[in-house]
Amino acid sequence: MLLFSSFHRLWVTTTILLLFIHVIITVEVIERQYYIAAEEIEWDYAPKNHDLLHDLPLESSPARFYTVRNETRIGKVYHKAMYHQYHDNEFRRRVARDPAMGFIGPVIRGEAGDRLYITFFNRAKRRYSIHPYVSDLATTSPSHIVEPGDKYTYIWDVPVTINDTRVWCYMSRADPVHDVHDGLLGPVVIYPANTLQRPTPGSPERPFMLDREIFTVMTITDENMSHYIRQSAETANVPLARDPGFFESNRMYHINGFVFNNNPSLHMYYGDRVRWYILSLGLGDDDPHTAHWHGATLLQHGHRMDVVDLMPVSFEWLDMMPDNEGQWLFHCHVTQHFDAGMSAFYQVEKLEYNGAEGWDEDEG
Ligand SMILES: *[C@@H]1O[C@H](CO)[C@@H](O)[C@H](O)[C@H]1NC(C)=O
Ligand SMILES: *[C@@H]1O[C@H](CO)[C@@H](O)[C@H](O)[C@H]1NC(C)=O
Ligand SMILES: *[C@@H]1O[C@H](CO)[C@@H](O)[C@H](O)[C@H]1NC(C)=O
Ligand SMILES: [Cu+2]
Repeated sequence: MLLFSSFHRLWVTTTILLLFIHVIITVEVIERQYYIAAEEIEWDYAPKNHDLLHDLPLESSPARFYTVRNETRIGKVYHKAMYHQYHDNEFRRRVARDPAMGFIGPVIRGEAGDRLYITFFNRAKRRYSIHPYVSDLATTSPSHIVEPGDKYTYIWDVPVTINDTRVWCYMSRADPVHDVHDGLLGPVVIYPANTLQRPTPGSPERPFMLDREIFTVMTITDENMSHYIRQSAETANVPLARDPGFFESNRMYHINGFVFNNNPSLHMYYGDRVRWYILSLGLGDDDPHTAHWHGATLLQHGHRMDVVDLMPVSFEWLDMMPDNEGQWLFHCHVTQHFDAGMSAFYQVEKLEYNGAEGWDEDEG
């Protein structure tokens, strides 16, 4: 009797222990931590000082209207705010960023089942926040607004059921619409579980099945709707005018913050597995865009395309395997937007191996 009872007790204890271990294993949540600050910047929409679409100086090209400063026009440099990523909670060491992303914030990546901690440090002089827009993420206090100089950690939970790639934008929503015109937006991408890897220890995480990811935001930023318009006008020594020409000259038809092909190279290699994320916010009524690639076709949900319609608030991705060497146009096909500078270059480089790389067996 005594024997049975102690055996029974052991059995119950073991079962409970096993159940407990099982629960720990199955509910284990992967945590990813991001440190992101909002900072005020001066942004130049045409840093190459040249209309590279028409190969003309800005002053004598159609870009003049949007990019050249004079007594009544602000030109191409505006005060803005943008998100910067840091290595840790001290917010001293910035994470290296791809210059081709322009003023678009860092890519926030996660996997199905993750818990993302987004520590936000508001270094700007206005109240701002970080909020994932139309997403499947469960967030705690999504509308929490951070005062200038304060920090706050948002928690975003990714559903375990996500089994494909999903992309959205995050943005500041302390003063929705205006905050985005200020420049506070960035992409968030969720992958199926076990997709992200570090190719070498300490390098940024990336999805194992891709060679390259390209992020482009195609949108109209109305600098007249930015909180910094007064400051931008003061710096340019231009009066805040009330005429339609002034308003239009402050509407920037850009891709990642660059107009008239002033973007740093969107670079890829021939035969790479490239995933291209195309995002559009479109906060105005003139904001449906048609993304169009020259020199390549892409696969979107199994369909081969070279044009994608982006209705306002569209977040899409396509897969591309570049098979045309050279420099190609990526632009909005809406004529008025293209004419206003919504155009960029991407480069496809072909690597030629000649045996001198030291990989051949006989070279030892
Ligand atoms: C400033 O530039 C605009 C647009 O290019 C032009 O219409 C306007 O006449 C210019 N103003 C002056 C004072 O040169
Ligand atoms: C992904 O999940 C959906 C429903 O949640 C399901 O219908 C689909 O078959 C799944 N796809 C894969 C590849 O597992
Ligand atoms: C531009 O901004 C000013 C000041 O914020 C506002 O009064 C005006 O209505 C805006 N104009 C347009 C066309 O948005
Ligand atoms: Cu467009």
